[in-house]
Amino acid sequence: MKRNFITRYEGNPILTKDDVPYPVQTVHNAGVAKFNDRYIMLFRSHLATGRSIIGLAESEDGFNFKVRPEPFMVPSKEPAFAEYEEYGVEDPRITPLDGVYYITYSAYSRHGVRIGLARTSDFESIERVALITESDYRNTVLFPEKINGRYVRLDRPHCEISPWSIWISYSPDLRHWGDSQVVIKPVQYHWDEMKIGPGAPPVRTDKGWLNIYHGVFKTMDGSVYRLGAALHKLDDPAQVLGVADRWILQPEDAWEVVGYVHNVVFTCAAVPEDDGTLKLYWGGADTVMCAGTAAIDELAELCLTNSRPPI
Ligand code: BMA
Repeated sequence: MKRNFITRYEGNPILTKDDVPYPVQTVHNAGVAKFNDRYIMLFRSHLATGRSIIGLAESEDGFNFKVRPEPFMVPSKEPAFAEYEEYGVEDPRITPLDGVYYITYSAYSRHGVRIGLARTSDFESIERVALITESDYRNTVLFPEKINGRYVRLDRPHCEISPWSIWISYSPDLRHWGDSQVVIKPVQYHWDEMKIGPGAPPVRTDKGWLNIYHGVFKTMDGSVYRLGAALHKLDDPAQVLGVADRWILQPEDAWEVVGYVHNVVFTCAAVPEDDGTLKLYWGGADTVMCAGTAAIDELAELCLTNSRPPI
């Protein structure tokens, strides 16, 4: 079997704190989308306080990014959101949907972590829509189209009883969510045994929705974050057609192995191209941004032919 499904960009890391014109400690876990034939990256940065904000970078080719002089998202001052974003905004995912760009992000506060939904149509201004989970949720990704008349998301609630798993929920209006069910669980004594969570917003392929997620394995020297792939049925994404048994990316480059948090590759973005390839973006060691490419077909095929049970 092929060893590498992701080809790392030779110019990695593609963005570091040295590229940011305001003081930050890190550049990581970015959402990326195509906008007017350009690529927009919304990246997370730790401030010196340890709290996070979100900056914006733009690119012609998806690899060489230039950062705007001001951050794009900082904790909101609007009363409905301020209390829940006091400790920062993290890990944005961008989903083009209904002609606008939706951003799901982690909102941190003394009440825990929950998911905020914001939207923009021009990447100049941003409007908060709603906080769409209660506390103890992270890693929420929206499907880029309605399915059977409803909005659909994958997310990862915390759980003390069972290993943290990937769930699906549905909404008529993007605010009210329900009909939740678990769709993928970690496998014991496997690369993702400790916890899993959605990574990039799902990508439509001929064979199903491609879900690139992260899986965590605990070692004597901390946790290793790797990326895996799963395929969900197009017209019923609660049905998982296959989960690749092996990981598709693990920390190997120096800036993925060593950094603010060692041994982490963590994705919030996969951008499909017209030629059947995918640009994948990931944070390296919670410190820098990296990119790579993959053949969408090969990843979908891997989920179907080298699979393990989802639950
Ligand atoms: C997760 C989140 C991510 C982070 C990862 C590795 O729990 O906090 O934002 O990239 O841990 O530290």
